[in-house]
Amino acid sequence: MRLSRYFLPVLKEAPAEAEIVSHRLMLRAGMIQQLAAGIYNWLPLGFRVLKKIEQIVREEMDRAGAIEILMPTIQPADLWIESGRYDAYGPEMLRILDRHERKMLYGPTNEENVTDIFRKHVKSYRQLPLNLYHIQWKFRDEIRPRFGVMRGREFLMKDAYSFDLDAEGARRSYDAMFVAYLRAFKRMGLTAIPMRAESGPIGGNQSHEFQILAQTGESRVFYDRAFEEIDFAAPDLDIERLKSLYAATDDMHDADRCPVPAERLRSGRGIEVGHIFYFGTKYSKPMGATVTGPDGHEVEVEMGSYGIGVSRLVGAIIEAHHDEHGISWPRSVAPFTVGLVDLRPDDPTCQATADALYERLLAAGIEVLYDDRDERAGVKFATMDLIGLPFQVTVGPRGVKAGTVELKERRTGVREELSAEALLARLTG
Ligand code: P5A
Repeated sequence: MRLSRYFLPVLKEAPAEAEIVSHRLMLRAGMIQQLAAGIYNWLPLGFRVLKKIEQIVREEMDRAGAIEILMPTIQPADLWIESGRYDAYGPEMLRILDRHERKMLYGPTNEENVTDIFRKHVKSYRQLPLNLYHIQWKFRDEIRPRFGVMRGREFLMKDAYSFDLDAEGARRSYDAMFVAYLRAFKRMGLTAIPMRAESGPIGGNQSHEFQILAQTGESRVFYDRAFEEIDFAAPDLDIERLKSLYAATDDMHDADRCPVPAERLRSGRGIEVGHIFYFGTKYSKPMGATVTGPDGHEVEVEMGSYGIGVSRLVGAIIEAHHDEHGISWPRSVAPFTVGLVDLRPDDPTCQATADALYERLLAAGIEVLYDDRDERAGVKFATMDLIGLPFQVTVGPRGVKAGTVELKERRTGVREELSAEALLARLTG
């Protein structure tokens, strides 16, 4: 993408209302723009990151055996009256009347909706286990939307729903999601600690929140320092051990009853990027979601639901990956891999060299944002540092003579001069 033809409305100053660094940087880097309280436009750069995160989540869900569907944003109230949650959900639910005065709502979550799909099509235990997920916008009329996309009113969630014949099967489904979550977050450059949690309005008797540590986190968290030594990228994670290690959010933590000795207890602030629930027959019972079991009897299915805050993750990743100059994206979620800077677009050889390198990088399948604008070098470098692409490649008159370009790694700031061939080998290797 040529920056001269792109839409990247960067801001010099962060708007005063942005309280935390990720919100400030997302506004300054032209990733989002507020439309109403807690409701955002996703501009091109932000949208690319959102799609990258979505794709990692999708791949890990698919790998864990879940199947993607798409449920609508608008739901009929009837389903929620049936489950008993319509009144209980309270003012966070955006309630709508259609032209026939039928009660509708903008979905804050989809347990009822998916249970309705299930009960219409699944009749036998032989069709189990089943896990259906979608990645869809939600609306919750949060009393205090804040921190940009971290606590929005409209936000993108991945929500998966598992159906099993019995509690043992439901536990296996829960554990499969548990592992998929740790893998997905790790791929995004995050270490998320699973913590015992309250199940709140979703309900149920087992629940874990996945919290990443960040000073700007909304909740105070407590955890066994043993978590600091765990390799979440290991191929065989020991879930039983992870579940047995102590980690809890403020509302669950009781200093007097904490099983972890004081010298092993760590405390910090956390951002909740995922939340999983096992709630048994809470929805299948009132909504009549049953299957015929092996003995011919009708059984209410055991369910769980599993959420990831896809749009919140954009902010959470920035909280974990930035410095005083701007964002520093992990390669897996970066909007582009390389920022190519032509130092002298007014110099025909320089421009021809940069153009040719741009084409070569694209041909090699590398995502490049090419700053071909007629701007001062300082402005170009500051923009690149702000938007945080993992690699910056600079083409200048000196290098053109010597047959080299400069490669700077955004994260470390390390620079080196190398030939175009060596650069391509490095970026594709
Ligand atoms: C699980 C999937 C649920 O809704 N039902 C379907 C269950 N869980 S949850 O914890 O309420 O939400 C799941 C994740 O969504 C993100 N999230 C938000 N992100 C941005 N703004 C919000 N207002 C918001 N509310 C929830 C969180 O990451 C949460 O873990």
